[in-house]
Amino acid sequence: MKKVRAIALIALAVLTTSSLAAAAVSQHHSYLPMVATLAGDLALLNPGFEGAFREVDGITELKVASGWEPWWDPKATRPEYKRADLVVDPRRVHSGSAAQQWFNNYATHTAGIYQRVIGVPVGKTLVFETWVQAFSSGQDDFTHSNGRYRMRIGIDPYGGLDPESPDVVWSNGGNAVEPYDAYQLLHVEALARSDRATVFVWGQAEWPLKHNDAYCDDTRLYVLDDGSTPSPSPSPVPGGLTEEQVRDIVRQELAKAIRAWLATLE
Ligand SMILES: [Ca+2]
Repeated sequence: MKKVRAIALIALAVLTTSSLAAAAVSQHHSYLPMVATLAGDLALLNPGFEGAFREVDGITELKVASGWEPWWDPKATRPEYKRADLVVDPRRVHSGSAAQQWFNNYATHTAGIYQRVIGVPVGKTLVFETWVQAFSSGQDDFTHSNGRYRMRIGIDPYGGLDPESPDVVWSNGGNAVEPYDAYQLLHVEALARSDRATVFVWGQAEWPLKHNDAYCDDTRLYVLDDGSTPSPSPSPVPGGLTEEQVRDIVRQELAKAIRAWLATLE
């Protein structure tokens, strides 16, 4: 029995350590997302914009998916942010049940979202990919854009939070695309310069038309592994949790069960 108890105590110590690490991650998650490194991949929090959206700073018009932060150019109008719902318009969701949307009416904007990660391997090539879509129109035909809306994605390999910083490396050499009425995949690579990095999604409405809407879904950040195929990022699971978050919950529950069983042996 002593041997069994010793094994149980070791298992509990291992589980508790990983649970504490998981708790440390969740405490910082609202402003400075932290990441787990899985087989060379960097796990963005909530890469698919699933789960509950929160009101940033208590502002109703700023509904942003957990793990992400909004940004906008204060010299132009602040757009509204909200959850693009599969049930409302399936064309605006790339996968799962939701995507992030920002928009305004009869106004222009330069705006988007960002997320900062830590634990980045300095000197390696980072890859950020995101599906983006725009709808820009003076009419209410939601299947056909006739305006002007541009999008791009970027990486700040120093982990800064300013999308206007010259440190940010943008997709297509900075040339934005116009992904009207259907999702398009954007890709950008940057050399990791520090132990943290920030990923940005950027959208710009050029004309103050009735509708200027931007959407993004299914982001991915990984380290290019010297030519080999990168392993997939953790996929979202129902309820908005990543596989890693589910594993943490299982670890905590196991630790709880072992503690309860040890108590019966006292
Ligand atoms: Ca989604």
